[in-house]
Amino acid sequence: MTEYARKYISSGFAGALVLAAMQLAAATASAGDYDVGSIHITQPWARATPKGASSGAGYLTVTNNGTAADRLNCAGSDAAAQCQIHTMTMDNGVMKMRPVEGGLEIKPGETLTLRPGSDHMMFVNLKHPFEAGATVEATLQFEKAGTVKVELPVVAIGAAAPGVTTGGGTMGGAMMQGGNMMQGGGMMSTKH
Ligand SMILES: [Cu+2]
Repeated sequence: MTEYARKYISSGFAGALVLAAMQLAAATASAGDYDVGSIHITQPWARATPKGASSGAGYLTVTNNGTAADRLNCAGSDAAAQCQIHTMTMDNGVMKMRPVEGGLEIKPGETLTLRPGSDHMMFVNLKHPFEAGATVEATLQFEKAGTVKVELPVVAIGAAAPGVTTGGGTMGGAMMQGGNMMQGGGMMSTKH
């Protein structure tokens, strides 16, 4: 350490700066972060489900810090019979969701945000409704990085989702409640 640096750090001002930086770092590594292999997961959340809904949706942001592509699947959940990763595609001008075959690819260095109206986790055949304030557990399975259990805090229907600026997307609400969705090549109807 140089004489200059030693003097600088010994001053009260620098000490306060260092403390502030440490607090900032602690705040950034929030409870909703997960790491498995080269995969980093932030801000998992699920949307509350209306009464009688048989399916629910979950979201998160996933970053691949590795040098090879990986694939995200959902292995299971404590809240549903099945957990899948869905993607949205246009079919004759209509947005439809379908399970991603073989998992959602995350290229090296890429960050994907699963969010309403886009890729999402789909909880099929719910064991109970998702209630705001509760937490849903899911086991994510990465082809290369392995499995990691994540907790998704449930956010109220219509509430601004954490980190999502487009509050209007209601993939987990209106669209699914509207009727049927394509699933594995066949139609699956959602109960009302
Ligand atoms: Cu879906």
